[in-house]
Amino acid sequence: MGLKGSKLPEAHVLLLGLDNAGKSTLLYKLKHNMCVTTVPTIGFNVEMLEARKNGKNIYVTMWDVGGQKKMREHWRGFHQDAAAVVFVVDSSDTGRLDEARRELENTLRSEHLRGRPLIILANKQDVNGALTVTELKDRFNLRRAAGRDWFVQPCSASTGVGVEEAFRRVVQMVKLPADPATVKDSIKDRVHHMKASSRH
Ligand code: G3D
Ligand code: MG
Repeated sequence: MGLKGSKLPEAHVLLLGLDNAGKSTLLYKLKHNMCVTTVPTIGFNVEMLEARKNGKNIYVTMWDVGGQKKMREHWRGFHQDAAAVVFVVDSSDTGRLDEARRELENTLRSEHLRGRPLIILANKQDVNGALTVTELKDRFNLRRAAGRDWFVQPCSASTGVGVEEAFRRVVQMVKLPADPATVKDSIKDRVHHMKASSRH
């Protein structure tokens, strides 16, 4: 079940990437373009977006639990339910590219994420000298993403260029649970749970 008792299928999407990559800006942009529901920020950002997939309405919940150390213990749970991974890269920060690549490799090693589609956002394309998609693919050596669908989308979270395309790509690539009831926690339950445990 989704918010307000809705029974639309929900796809949980993990929004990952180094700090300063542009995750929050991206969520903010998506929210103002097409969000239906906002859950107040409680140590992390989450947005629930409505979309159409295979002729049906679905909810895509984008989770940005980022650098919140307190939340790390919850990552396993997040991984289990994730329908896709969106990894945001600051394409203009070539000095941290290796760090971003290592972070991505670590994430993809999670057995819970096996086979989950990966969308890499080559963000900050508006900055002069930002790496192109081709350059980023070379630097990231994406053969390691083998065993899953993956795609690299150029965008600028600040100007909004490429952001809707990125979201459409996510919707296209997410794998919905065969039975929506198999998604254990609705967004509401999950938020309550995290809210409770972040008080400890
Ligand atoms: P994070 O949530 O991944 O940590 P943020 O990253 O969304 O907080 O963004 C970090 C900084 O990068 C912010 O700058 C933000 O405005 C900027 N940024 C995000 N996306 C883009 C983009 O596409 N282009 C440019 N030029 N900047 C971007 P500040 O200065 O506010 O810290
Ligand atoms: Mg942030």
